[in-house]
Amino acid sequence: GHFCGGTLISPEWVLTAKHCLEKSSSPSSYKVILGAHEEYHLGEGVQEIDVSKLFKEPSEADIALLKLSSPAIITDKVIPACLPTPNYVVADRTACYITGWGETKGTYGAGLLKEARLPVIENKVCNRYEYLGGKVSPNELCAGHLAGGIDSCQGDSGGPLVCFEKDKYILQGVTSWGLGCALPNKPGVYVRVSRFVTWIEEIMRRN
Ligand code: 4AZ
Repeated sequence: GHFCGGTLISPEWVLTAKHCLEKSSSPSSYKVILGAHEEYHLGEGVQEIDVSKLFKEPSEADIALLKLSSPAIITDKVIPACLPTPNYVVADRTACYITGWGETKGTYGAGLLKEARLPVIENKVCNRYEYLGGKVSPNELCAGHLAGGIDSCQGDSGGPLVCFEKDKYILQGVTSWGLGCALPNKPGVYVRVSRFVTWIEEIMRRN
């Protein structure tokens, strides 16, 4: 069954969270589902593809790459996301979007792919004592509503945080962790993809 999200970044590569790969170190334990909307009814145009290799980022970062055993077919429903410029810093209050089949805590839409719009909260603010109190590294970014109520949650991990810049959506975050879900003053934390673009491109080039 579904337990984490991921983002297609090229026909053969999916970016996800490293903590999503704790259950097994064997690629054959995992399968990637592309182009689905309903979690329990994979409709037309869905592609189910085996994983041939796992690549975990070698430092502390909660990010990993999956190499697919065969390339995804690019369609209107299965489209790779754009990577950011290396070390790009998303500005405070930029509107970004998360998606996933994660825990809904009794709100509408369990089993349907949900999307939420969240503002980025710059690290200096997010690390204030009353928010995440210094737990957020420069390799991460925060997004959320300080009032609470809208957030990623368990099962959304590994999935995308995309932000519109100029004329397209760019994958700026990988859903990683939080202190609970949707609590006031506890924004969600995302791996800052721009810090790992050189690692990502190097792995893809060499494999
Ligand atoms: C999780 O357990 C999880 N609100 C992911 C994201 C967040 C909390 C928990 C962020 O996978």
